[in-house]
Amino acid sequence: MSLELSDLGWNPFLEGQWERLAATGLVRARIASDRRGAYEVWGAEGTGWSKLSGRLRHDLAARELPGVGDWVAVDSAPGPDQTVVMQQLLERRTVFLRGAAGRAARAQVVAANVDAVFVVCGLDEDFNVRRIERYVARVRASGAQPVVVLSKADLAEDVPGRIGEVEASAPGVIVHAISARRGEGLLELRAHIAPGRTVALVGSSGAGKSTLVNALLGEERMATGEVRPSDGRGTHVTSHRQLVLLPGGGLLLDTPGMRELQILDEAGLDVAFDDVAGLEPACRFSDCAHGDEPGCAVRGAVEAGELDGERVARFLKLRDEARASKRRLDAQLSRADDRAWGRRMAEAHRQIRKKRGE
Ligand SMILES: Nc1nc2c(ncn2[C@@H]2O[C@H](COP(=O)(O)OP(=O)(O)OP(=O)(O)O)[C@@H](O)[C@H]2O)c(=O)[nH]1
Ligand SMILES: [Mg+2]
Ligand SMILES: [Zn+2]
Repeated sequence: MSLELSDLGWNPFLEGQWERLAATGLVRARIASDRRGAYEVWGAEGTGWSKLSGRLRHDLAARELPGVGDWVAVDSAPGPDQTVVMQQLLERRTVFLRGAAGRAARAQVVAANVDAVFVVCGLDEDFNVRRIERYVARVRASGAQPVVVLSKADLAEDVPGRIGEVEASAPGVIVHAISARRGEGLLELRAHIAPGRTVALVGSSGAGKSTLVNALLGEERMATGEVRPSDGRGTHVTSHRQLVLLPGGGLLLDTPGMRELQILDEAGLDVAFDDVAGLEPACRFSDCAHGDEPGCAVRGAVEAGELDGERVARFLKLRDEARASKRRLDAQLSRADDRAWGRRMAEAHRQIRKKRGE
């Protein structure tokens, strides 16, 4: 395989970072899949396997590990005969993170350096507007463009009604209804894909992500699986994140289904971004927004070159999102309380009227 780096998504943002690395003799490559620490990497001259250098692992201790879509500098050109070693992780332009499963609070990279994310949701029992809304919020926070793809339109009764529901819950978002089975709506999706552009697919298991990748590829390369008829849930067929190159150019990133997208809560964010959050107590004002307040330790670290400004911005954006979603949840709970209270009052009045013999 011989490819232009631009076909793999290399862009001026990355070129800007490469200027200081070009003289090191390192080789540029993009992570195409991640299997528990063994990374498949694609370079201009070929593809092969790669692993993290001990030093890079150490340097990334407080951050997310590299993920699919990331650009890295490896010690020699990837090829079939050797495992190359990642020495540097290039800064990402966009990153879709997911709260790590279990208790470990390190966030996981679902997709790095993607231009758009297809939020795939089936028009069967899988359909859930609130879930789509959460995904869209997360994609927006990642810096990529969200595109809602309502799949299995062949199974739906009221497609325009469903599209309307999604548009109302996520104003301004692009929504497409498609049927991979009938080959309907694929052309509209192709408009979001172009040489050098990367589009990730996210959504719950069984939503039809891999089926859609195959339809756009024009061949059955990805494994797909049946859903349980009782509730439309998939059986977690796709097991790892995988980049694929489309014949006409453009890259798709297929991901395993996530039933519930764990929104990183504030505490989780503080751990995942402890290099930023750890500085906050040193700000002069306890409610410092790290804007133009005097005595801001976070901005100080950015100005001193110790902290990446983009990373700070991402942290603040995600924290706003976590706070907003907590406020929404609190409001929902208090409305539910109000309703319960209203029911109790109505019952009390009924009892009083009964006693009075009304
Ligand atoms: N009727 C209908 N079924 C579809 C369509 N697209 C996908 N399916 C079916 O949905 C099931 C699940 O599809 P997959 O592509 O494996 O779903 P996935 O999102 O990749 O699931 P995971 O890999 O588990 O995350 C399969 O049985 C597909 O045939 C469609 O357009 N119409
Ligand atoms: Mg799949
Ligand atoms: Zn501050």
